[in-house]
Amino acid sequence: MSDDDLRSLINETLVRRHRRRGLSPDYPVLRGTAQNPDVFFQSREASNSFYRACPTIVQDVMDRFADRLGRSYRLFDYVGAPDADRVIVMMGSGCGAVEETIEHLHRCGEKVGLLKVRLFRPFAVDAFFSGIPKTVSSIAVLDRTKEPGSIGEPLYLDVIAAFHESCSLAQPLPRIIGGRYGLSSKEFTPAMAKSVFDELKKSAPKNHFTIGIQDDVTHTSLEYDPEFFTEHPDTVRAVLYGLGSDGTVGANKNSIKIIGKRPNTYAQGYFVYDSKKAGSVTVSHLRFGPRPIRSSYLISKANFVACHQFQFLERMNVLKTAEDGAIFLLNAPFSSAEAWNHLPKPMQENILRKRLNLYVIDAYKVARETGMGNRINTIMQTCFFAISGVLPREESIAAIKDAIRETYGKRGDAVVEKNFAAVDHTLEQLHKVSVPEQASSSLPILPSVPRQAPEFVRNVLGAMLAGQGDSLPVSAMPIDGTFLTGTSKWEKRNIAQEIPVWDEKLCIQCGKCVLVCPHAVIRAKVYDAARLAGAPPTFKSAKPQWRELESLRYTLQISPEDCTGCQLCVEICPVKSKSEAKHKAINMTPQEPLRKPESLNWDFFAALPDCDRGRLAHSHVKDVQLLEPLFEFSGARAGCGETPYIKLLTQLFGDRLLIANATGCSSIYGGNLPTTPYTVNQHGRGPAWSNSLFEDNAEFGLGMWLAADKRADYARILLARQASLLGDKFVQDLLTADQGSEAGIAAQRNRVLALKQRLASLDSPDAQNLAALADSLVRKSVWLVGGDGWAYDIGAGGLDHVLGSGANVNVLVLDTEVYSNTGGQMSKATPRAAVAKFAAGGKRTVKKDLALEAISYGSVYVARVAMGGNDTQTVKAFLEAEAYDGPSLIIAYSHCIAHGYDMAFGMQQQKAAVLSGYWPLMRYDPALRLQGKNPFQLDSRSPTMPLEKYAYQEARYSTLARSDPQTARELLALAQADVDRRWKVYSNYAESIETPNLADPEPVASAKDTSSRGETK
Ligand SMILES: Cc1ncc(C[n+]2csc(CCOP(=O)(O)OP(=O)(O)O)c2C)c(N)n1
Ligand code: SF4
Ligand code: SF4
Repeated sequence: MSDDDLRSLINETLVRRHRRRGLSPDYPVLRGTAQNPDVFFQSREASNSFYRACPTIVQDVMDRFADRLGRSYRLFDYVGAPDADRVIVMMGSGCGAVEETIEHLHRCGEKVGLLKVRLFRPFAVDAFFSGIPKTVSSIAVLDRTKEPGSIGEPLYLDVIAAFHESCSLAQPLPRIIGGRYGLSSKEFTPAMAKSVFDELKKSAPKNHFTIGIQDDVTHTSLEYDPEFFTEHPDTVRAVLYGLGSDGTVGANKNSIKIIGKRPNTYAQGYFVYDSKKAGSVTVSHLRFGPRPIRSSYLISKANFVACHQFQFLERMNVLKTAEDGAIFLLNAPFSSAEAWNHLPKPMQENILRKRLNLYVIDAYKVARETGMGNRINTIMQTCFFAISGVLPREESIAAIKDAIRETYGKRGDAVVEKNFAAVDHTLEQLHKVSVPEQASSSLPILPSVPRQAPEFVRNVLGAMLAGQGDSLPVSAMPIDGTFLTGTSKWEKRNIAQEIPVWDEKLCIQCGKCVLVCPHAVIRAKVYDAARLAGAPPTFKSAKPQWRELESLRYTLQISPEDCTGCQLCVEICPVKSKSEAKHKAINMTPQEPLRKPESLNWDFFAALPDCDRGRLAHSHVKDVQLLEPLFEFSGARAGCGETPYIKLLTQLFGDRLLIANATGCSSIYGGNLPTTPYTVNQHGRGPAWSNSLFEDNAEFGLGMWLAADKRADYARILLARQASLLGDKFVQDLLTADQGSEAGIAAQRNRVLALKQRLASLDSPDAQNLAALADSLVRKSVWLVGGDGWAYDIGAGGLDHVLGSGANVNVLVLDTEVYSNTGGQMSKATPRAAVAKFAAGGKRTVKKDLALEAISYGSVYVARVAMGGNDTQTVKAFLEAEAYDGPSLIIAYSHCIAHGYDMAFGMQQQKAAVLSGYWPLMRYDPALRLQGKNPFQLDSRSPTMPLEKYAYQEARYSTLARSDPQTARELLALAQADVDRRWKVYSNYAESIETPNLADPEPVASAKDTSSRGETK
């Protein structure tokens, strides 16, 4: 459709009138009056005529659209038998599946139809009736929504009302039932549509039904036959399995473009992902054919299946959808002659039973040999075209090369040639396997989680991991959305091609690698040497480099199947071999041969006890490596810059941590099913976590803190009331305990344990209430966590409110300087001169200084940290923020894939950000002011690097320098001026005796001022 087509549908006079009604001081009016009971009602009714006129106007535009473009729509479009006895009424994409079902049922002689709703509201009753055949005796209204507590869903209620209002009493009403389908994009297939039509045949069909799930609790669901199939045999149906980051989806979208461009060829693609950022499985469902494709659902019978990652075969049945005689393309790290012997037995049997045509390529080898590194997408795409027969082979190869030229042309001839070589080499290396007559393998398909996992993990999360979540019944779901933590350890994603290997002789045990690992994959422990008895043969240990722990042993261990291969740990390691070039104290090494021995080592290591927390100096990075992380193996992107901070948070305070998490990357890697990374220590304690909206997380966290605080207050009241029964001194100790240190908290836990024992023998209501609340007497640590999009933009008002409230909450802003979770949109944290979505020509305005905003209160602890810039300062800031009895804000520089460079160097870039003065490290501690000291401490030195040197390491800056050098230069000069100015302001604060705002001399007192807490309207 062209712009002219669109313009022809728009009445310019009306547009001009609309503009004329806009607010202007040249013809001033007033809108948005506060109306009282006398006239509000009448005002609401005054606009009725517009709603009445709307359907006719919409139909008129639809008619003009049809005249011009030949595609005709009505407010309600009916398809099916003119004399149908059964009709489905629904709207949206599910109509495709119903239409296909109707065509099939017609061929079987059934009289069924579908009324597609094009304009839901205003609901045009006359148009609705003109669409419905008079012959209809029963109607099913399908809604893709659930409104708990209502009599029925919205479309169903409107249809009922339409019949009720329009049919005379003499005329019998058809039977009308309503049902729900497809919530959250759940599959809706012809098999389900057929089941609904079948239900309509019954004398007493089920009303308020569900279709597509098994509701074994309230029994709303209809049964359906999953084998029911309506697709045309000449459609190419391809299902392709890839890894989130391997380019499979991008290549498939490109294939659709290539094929869809041909005359009389139709193409369709559905892409199924989980929302992990790294290691997620993607399944592409592609259809191609000579007639329009209406199949608005995933492929259940494929004539082409491709698996781009060999490791999937271990746990997944990728041939589930393959139909007899289908083509199966496999990327295997073996020759075509060897590959067969490495397949699991059930897969070999499947291939033989279904007489599949098996093709094998070692795509990673081709990629390496042609200089493509790990990029296999073009190679696998070439294979698809070469063997699927969807286009003539020569034509498709030429089209791929055209696409390569178009995509990579800007990057120079060398890149294009490399890709061309990959295509040509692929054709030489792709082989059909002559399959033996019998299965020879003894390899099983492994369960998705180990058998020793808890029952819920095996039966529910395991099914989800195996891609069978759709078949879980309603009874398998927690009724209130509460899930176990500590489940990510059961999911071994096994995605790293290379993993780090420790050289215990070189290592100085600094703990930096442990600190930066985004996935808590690399860990350190010190333990009694006697524990080494029974260690696996390749388990390594060394003498600890702590004077007070010298009698013990030290091990740095990696979990090979959880590592993402990001290399952050290797890049941060400060130790280089003097004798061996490039050899460090940890080094990336191919994973496959290490997988089994290192897994054994990991299991042995995991069973070793953790060091007594009380023996460790929590402010030393070296000691922090020995604190158990309670956030592990998240689905964050390889090399993520946010997760090291969250992991640190759990190492320091995890066993008493409450997290309110804003929606963003941290809510996805933090709380995304099937498995979640927050976990528990040996006592079963660990972070309690809940996700809130993107816009209100600060308020949500404040509520969490208020609840925890109130519980503790009430427990103290109950304690005081029962002091004589429980012992005055004991109660006094509980009430006045100093919980400012790890030892103090441990002592309070012991007192609480003793309290529970004493309460067990008392059965008064006060005693029972106190027993239920006793744990709240141990200090909790409430953290509000989220990204810059939340803290600087959408949740900024709420955050300001919470910081100004004086509440003892801690805020951690993971500042990636864009909305990372949704693909990198600009926020107010985006720096000047950087390119982001919505700032394609470089951001023109300066980054907001959230630290200075918060400092203006004088009573908020504020820190800017960058782990790669100064890890000790980061740890110190976390400890001080938590210890401060009032609101705290930590703004943490978080490198991100959106910045456009290899994440392995994320920590180095953080350092450059600090050295250039772009990210000055500082802490503002109101507690110091009470001691008469300057609360503002500048923790980094004067800049030693020009901004340009830091910025142009990152594509977000350098792309602009390429595409628009003049603007880039101008913006960079302004950005450098921003840095200089900020440095001056910060230096002034750091040097002045008093800070500019002394409005609140008693920051701690405000945190205790409960009377003001009520004023939260
Ligand atoms: C009100 C609202 N608008 C938009 C979204 C969609 N959304 C989810 S996360 C997100 C971006 C989060 O960005 P940020 O806070 O910077 O966190 P990051 O992903 O960078 O960690 C957006 C726009 C939403 N959930 N709610
Ligand atoms: S490579 Fe990455 S995920 Fe693996 S141990 Fe190192 S830092 Fe952790
Ligand atoms: S960073 Fe290097 S030296 Fe430090 S603990 Fe890790 S391996 Fe050892």
